Amino acid sequence: MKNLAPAIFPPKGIGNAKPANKAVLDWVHEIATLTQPENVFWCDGSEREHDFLIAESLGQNVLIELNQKKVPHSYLHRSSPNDVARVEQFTFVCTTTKQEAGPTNNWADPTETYAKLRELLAGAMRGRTMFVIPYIMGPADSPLAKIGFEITDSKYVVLSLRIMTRMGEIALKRLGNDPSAEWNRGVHSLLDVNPERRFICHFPQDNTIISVGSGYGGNVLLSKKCLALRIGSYLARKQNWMAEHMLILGVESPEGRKHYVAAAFPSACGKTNFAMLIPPEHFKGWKVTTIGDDIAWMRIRNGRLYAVNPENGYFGVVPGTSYKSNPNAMRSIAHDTIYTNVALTDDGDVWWEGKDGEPPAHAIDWRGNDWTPQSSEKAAHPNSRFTTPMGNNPALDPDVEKNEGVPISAIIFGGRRSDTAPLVYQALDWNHGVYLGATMASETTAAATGAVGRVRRDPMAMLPFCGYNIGDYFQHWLDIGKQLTDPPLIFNVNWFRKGADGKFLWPGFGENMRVLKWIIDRCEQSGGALKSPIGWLPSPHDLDLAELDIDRNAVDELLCIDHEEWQKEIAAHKEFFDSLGGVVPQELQKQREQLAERFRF
Ligand code: OXD
Ligand code: MN
Repeated sequence: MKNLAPAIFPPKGIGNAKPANKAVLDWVHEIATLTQPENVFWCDGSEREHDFLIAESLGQNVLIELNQKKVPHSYLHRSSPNDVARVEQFTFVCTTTKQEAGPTNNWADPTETYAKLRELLAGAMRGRTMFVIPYIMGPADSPLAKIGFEITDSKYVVLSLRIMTRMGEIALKRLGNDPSAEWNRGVHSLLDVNPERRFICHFPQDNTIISVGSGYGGNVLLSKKCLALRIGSYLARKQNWMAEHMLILGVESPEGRKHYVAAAFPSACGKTNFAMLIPPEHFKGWKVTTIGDDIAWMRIRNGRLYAVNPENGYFGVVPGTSYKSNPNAMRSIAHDTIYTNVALTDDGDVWWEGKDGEPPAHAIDWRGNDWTPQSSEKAAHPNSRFTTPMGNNPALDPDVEKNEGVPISAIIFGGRRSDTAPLVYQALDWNHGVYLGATMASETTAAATGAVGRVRRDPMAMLPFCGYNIGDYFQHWLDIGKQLTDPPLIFNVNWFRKGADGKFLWPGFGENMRVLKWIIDRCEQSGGALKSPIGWLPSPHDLDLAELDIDRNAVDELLCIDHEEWQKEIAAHKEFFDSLGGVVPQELQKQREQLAERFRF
């Protein structure tokens, strides 16, 4: 399968949605002069354009058509085997000074980096079509919405961005003619998809992103991690709002009382599953609805935090997705979906490890090789993905397009921890909650290249996504808290605690509703809890565990605080803060001392 493909030549009326804004035209001219494409294709987001691009992508082997009866309007893309995940080691934040990027980012000098990238981009689009994609992040008329333009030489990017953002004419309209309007400049070129020439570079002070050498979504759909999180977080601090790696869901009781909750989990820890949760039978009448599955943009309104999902689609991890783990995701990806790096069955369907039913007797694996259940290789890459419009989600929240966003009652932090962290607990107040977020840790997954299963600190699940100094980011959280008269309550959850036998203690998936219910009870001041050294902890009877097949000992283990483990944990917090080289706000140092102190009595 090819990622690199020669130029395409649209018929009249397609590819000519040239904007009127002079600043955009000048920038596109500058990039075209540098990259020397065969032609420039101005995207408008129309059906006609989409149909043309799909046909060309099939013709050029950029996409494979799936069985249209089984998965209508859906296609398979295979990325280069050297290009299947985000590359944190080649991701740079090029602020003017190293200090601004802080201790958790790879920093590179902006002048030198621009020069290096210009060299790589010189003539890079020769013989190819350069696409110009206008898009909006957030509901079109929201005060939180931002405009971006992405230039790319990949049709896969154009088609994916059409799903992931509000793309085309709508963005041109919102931008208008003002040459001084704020918009993000994104340049992407596949170059020759060579890991040695793969750089994902952010220039926050110029609202600019340049990504070269990759075709993998997390590196090249510049709207997502690059704009909505890295550049977004930088802008958010300057403009007094928040850009967070959080899902947003709505929970409605049978009586019609509704709360919205935002949750930050590291990559591939089940955010999409949680955002689309279906309550178990016992919770008949309760409804969970999705605002977003990955990113929340939040601002202060009437003393509360209001959130929008800046995205328009889901870019989710496929393996493990099934009617058992996430029926709403399965229904969402049953049509109008682009799959990347899953297996292709002999009847033109898609397959992956963890899908319902028996594995196929034969398939073509994600690399394009024959595969059988006896093969030692996985059929789908562990980080294979679906790209699907949020409109496909049967549980989409009716207020997802609300310009002012939805009010957030609770913020949940969570990670993948085999030990130490109980199933759920509540922070004592906002600042303590910021401490919970700042010291979050999780076992690593396949969403980024590198070792899997190692515990790493991942503050607010933003370690790979905070576009400035993490110490200033912590301070920004503390500062936002001071402006909230009705702040969300903050919680920590861990669905992944294991027993002595190495097995998960908690069933997870839909049963997480039981934890969510306790969180909602706490928001409504009706849920019971005990004050523990780490925060408010439910006792087993505070959780609704009716009709759940779980051992009483397992519940005790899930809720226990092991003093020895926590001594190690507090030492690890100190080690982490120390490793940041003095940028951690005094308030968080104080929180750590108070935590240690609470264990002494
Ligand atoms: C993602 C990620 O793709 O966090 O959402 O890596
Ligand atoms: Mn994510």
